[in-house]
Amino acid sequence: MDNEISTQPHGMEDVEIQEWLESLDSVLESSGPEVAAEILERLRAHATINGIDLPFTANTPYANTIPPRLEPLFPGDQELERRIKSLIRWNALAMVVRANRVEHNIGGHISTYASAATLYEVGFNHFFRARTEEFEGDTVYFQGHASPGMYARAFLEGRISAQKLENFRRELKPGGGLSSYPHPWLMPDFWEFPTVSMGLSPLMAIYQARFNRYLEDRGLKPVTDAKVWAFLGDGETDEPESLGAITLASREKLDNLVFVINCNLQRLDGPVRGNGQIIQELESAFRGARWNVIKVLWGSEWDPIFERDTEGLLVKRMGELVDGEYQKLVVSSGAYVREHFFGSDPHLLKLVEPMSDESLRRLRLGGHDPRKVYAAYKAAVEHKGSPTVILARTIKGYGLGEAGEGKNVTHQQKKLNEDELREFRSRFGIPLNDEDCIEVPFYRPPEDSIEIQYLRARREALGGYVPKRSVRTKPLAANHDELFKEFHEGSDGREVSTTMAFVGMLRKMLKDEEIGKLVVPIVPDEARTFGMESLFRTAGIYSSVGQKYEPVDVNTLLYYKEAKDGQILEEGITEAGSMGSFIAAGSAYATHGINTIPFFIYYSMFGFQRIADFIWAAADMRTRGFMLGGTSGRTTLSGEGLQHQDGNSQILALPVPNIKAYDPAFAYEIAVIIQDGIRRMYKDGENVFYYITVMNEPYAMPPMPGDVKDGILRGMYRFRPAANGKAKLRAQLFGSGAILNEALRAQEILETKYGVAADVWSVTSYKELYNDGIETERWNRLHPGEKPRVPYVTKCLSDATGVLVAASDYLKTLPNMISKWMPRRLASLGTDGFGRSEGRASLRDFFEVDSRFITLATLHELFVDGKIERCVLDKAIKDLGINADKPNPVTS
Ligand SMILES: Cc1ncc(C[n+]2csc(CCOP(=O)(O)OP(=O)(O)O)c2C)c(N)n1
Ligand SMILES: [Mg+2]
Repeated sequence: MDNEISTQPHGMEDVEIQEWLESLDSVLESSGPEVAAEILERLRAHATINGIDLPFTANTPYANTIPPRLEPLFPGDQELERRIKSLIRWNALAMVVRANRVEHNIGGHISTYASAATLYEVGFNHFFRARTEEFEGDTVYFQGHASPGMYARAFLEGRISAQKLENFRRELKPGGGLSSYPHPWLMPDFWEFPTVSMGLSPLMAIYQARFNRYLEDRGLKPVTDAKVWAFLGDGETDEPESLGAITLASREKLDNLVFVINCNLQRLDGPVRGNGQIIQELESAFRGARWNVIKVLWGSEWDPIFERDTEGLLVKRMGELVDGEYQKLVVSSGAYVREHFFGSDPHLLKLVEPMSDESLRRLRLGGHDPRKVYAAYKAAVEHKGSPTVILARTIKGYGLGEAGEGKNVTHQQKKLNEDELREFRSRFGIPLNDEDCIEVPFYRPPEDSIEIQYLRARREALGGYVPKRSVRTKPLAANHDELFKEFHEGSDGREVSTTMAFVGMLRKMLKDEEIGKLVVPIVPDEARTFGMESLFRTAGIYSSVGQKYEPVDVNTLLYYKEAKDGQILEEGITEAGSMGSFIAAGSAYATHGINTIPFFIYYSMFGFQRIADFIWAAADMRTRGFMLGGTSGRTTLSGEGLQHQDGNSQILALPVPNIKAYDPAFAYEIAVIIQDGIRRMYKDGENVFYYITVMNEPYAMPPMPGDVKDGILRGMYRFRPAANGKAKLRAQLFGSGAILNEALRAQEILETKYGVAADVWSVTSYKELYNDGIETERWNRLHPGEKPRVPYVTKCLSDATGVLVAASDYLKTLPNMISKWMPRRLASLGTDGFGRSEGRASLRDFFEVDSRFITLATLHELFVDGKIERCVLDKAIKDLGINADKPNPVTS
């Protein structure tokens, strides 16, 4: 094992080792730890030079990082804090037990909070500062499964009623309830950060801490010592996102960030590392990433034993055990601990000889000892130059005794029998008699009790209550008609892509008096792909250290300019990290009272498909801003092939309730959507955010054809009516994104070659149309006595004649999902299937979405309606050069 203190080599005398240790002790005493460390460092270098191969280890021994002599005095009333904590433990347990008595299997967790109670209570009583008028406050990410503890505390604080506790996990009860986990969407005055999807909160917390620095460096908020605290489970660290961004935190020297990992050595099914040591594994990962690591393993009761152990045998023994063994010790008797832990060596046995079995059993772990936890937190907030992680050893289900303490089933434990309840009550001194206690009532001491008074006083001293979410921004004026007007006018025949058009808008927004400073462009190493490199120099790339080197391209106009007040967040190749920044920037209106407006532009295939769960969390969190899926469209992005060509994201945006998803074709459409989006989010305070796909196909941008703003925003409008609306053969063509141009070309072919007069519609958002349709249906169902409402799609098409054909660069299901509100049958073309490395024309042929296939689909619909002869169809297939036996893109 890494941390094992190596056994003595043969021939080495005990006395020799003793001499070395003693001389180090005397240096430590006379010259202090820095000199001692310097000597050890020199010794290590000396050994290496002399060919001694020292094994690499990023670990320290299995012992507390802070020795007792460096522990600060505990500033609180420890006994009173223990009583308060016990009350919280009881109410948290009661909440879950009661909920499950009322409704079997409603769920909830007892054992996570039971293990973490001390970690939280030391924070609440001494560290977590609330947001006030004068101070921005600390930011705390609570471990999702520990939520009963947070509710129970808020109950004691008088912030949550007993009725609400009673309705834990039953949010739909009259008067409301409490959501299972932290969900700002459901409890917008309480929770700030959704954390329950494991692995998201560590990454979000890192980018939050980094964004706080960004706001300071750009002068958007004052420099403060506010901290970001993130509480995680040890099992949670297996999620790749949990540790995936830890080097950013150290690179950026985020000493405003503290991770607290509750190392109860267990996850849901069993031990996190039964055959290893999760704490040592995490220590080496974080130390390797240059974090400040503080281990809080043993409680104060162990200190005298360590003191007696002059030979270091105890630490050595502790390093030998695997977590599976530790877990066993936790549930075992004192006699068992004596025999199996200390019994491995007669010297060790001697160390604990004076102690009774009962006191051996009661040896506490560090994470349950407020003094040790306080010392660690204090060291963490005072540490400079790097982020801190606290690895605190605890017992899962602490206090549950036979009901689950330390057992593999404890995560799921939701019910306690009468004996177990009485035992828990007695252990934590809850003033309930045997009879009352089995009813598991909530218990809150009177308002004037010393417990409540103490608790309130502590929170008052720290500025108020936590967690608490409040929106403190003033709405923007958002008068941007002038800013966006230019984009309504078209490109005068110049061929530009919608991405270029968007970048043009971004450039203008960056210069705007009101929002210029608030815009946060975020890009994961793809700025050149989107033609954004011109912004490097004008807006600058944010770097907390400025630019320490002369960029290689300094002599060019668009050199790579990094600056401390740079505005662009160039995140490198991490869509997850970029999303972390997007969330931090898009929720700053609540977290900081600052209306930052993030524009996150990325390769669209690597958005929803890759980081959908972060997007879901952003939605829960009421994040505002714009996500731009660049190089989108399965056939519009040529060459890149199967992994890159996105025909999915507009579909994947459907389930996120508050994201508005648009697939615009023209610059003016984007301008209308963004201008309205800024108004809705930052003036009217709507809790929506935007997904807009932009493409890299250049074409002339037309001017806006009249006042179609409403149609653009609602999802569709007639872009170009047929020249001859009275023609016998009529059709309605629906196009989106770059495929709208194919519909326009089909319109011409149909008119000139087949005498079909087609109107062309731009469908900017199938999602908007779908939502309108289902809402209208729902309203009609619920109000049968009233005049039925008509879906927007139906209204649009009320006087539209002829056959209906839709084409987009996404799956066919998009148009299909609104076809039921259309007056007639719809033929849908789309890009179901794997992409190909090919040029646009070939791709559109392959996926059957080009003007020829739109023409054919229209003629076919007319044929089915009996409006044209079969021979016209046969001839068209030939004339259009369509291979009827081509492979099916869906299956090939
Ligand atoms: C992404 C994700 N996967 C799975 C789960 C289900 N889950 C909830 S709690 C849990 C175990 C948690 O163990 P740990 O992180 O050690 O926390 P503890 O309760 O032990 O403090 C699991 C697997 C989840 N919430 N999120
Ligand atoms: Mg755990």
